[in-house]
Amino acid sequence: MLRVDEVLRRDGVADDLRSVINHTLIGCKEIAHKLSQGELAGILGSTETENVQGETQKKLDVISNEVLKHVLSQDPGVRGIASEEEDNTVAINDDGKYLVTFDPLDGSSNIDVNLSVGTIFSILQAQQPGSGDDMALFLQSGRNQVAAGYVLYGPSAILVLTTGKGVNFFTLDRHIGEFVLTKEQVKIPEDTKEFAINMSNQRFWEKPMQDYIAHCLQGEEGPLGKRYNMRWVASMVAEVHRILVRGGIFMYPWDSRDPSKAGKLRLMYEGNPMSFIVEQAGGRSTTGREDIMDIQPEDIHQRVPVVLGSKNEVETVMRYHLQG
Ligand code: P6P
Repeated sequence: MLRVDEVLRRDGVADDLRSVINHTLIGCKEIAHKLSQGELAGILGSTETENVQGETQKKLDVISNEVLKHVLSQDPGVRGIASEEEDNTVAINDDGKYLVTFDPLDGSSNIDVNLSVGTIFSILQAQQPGSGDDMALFLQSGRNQVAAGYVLYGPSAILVLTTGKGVNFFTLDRHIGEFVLTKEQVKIPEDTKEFAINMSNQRFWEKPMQDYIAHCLQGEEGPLGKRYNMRWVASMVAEVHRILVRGGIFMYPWDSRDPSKAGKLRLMYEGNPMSFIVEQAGGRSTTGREDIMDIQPEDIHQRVPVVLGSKNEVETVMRYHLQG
């Protein structure tokens, strides 16, 4: 079984980028271990603090963020980092080439009920000199990503990784402490009968989204002509992984609960990395109107509506939005 670094070398990934990926994965392995301890480690539950998003931080949100900051600060190739749990970007090494954005523990509301959570990361190259605490360095479209991945902490810990040459799955072999290759060149089925959305927000969606979901629920007799199934894990990493394995469509659209927000999910460390992975696997990832990776970011924590997954189903949803 090939280890992840052997696959990266085989695929011609530059030494300094391999180093950043390997450092990131050292952090993810430590997070996987802490999660596996559950109550035994006394680190479940919430802190008394909120992050810049206004969300109460779980203890493991803070711990995971510190773990990743620490391991990435050991790599001279890292210029700076941006995290869901950090108000501002953090300078690491002014001579570094790479910028790393991450959601250290996505889906953390699932931790206390022992459901799947994940780490999402995206790697960009700094395009000009400057310190990593200058947010402007990071404000590049998703098309500039040189690598993206996630680790899903489920019954097994699975790394899904792309460096622009397709998508590979790796499973953590805890006996040797390495992610080993378990599936190569993963492709998302172009069609699906399975949608994922938080239905409790239905009354807050725009009409095109309400119309699409209503037609899904009409099954074979409706205009979409097929019987759909529904899933909602409340953990984007788990939803995306299911879609990579068997197809599907995941949606977190804009809703009117807080009209000032473009959506719930964040562009730089959720939307863009997941879009890179999904497109590299033959899927599509849009706002419902435009490809997410075409967006020019204006803030490191900006939010984005997300409609991603099986290419033909995503394009059906786009048609609903383009027709208005
Ligand atoms: P809701 C987790 O908090 C997250 O950011 C995504 O991982 C997940 O898809 C979504 O929010 C769940 O949101 O509104 O269902 O709790």
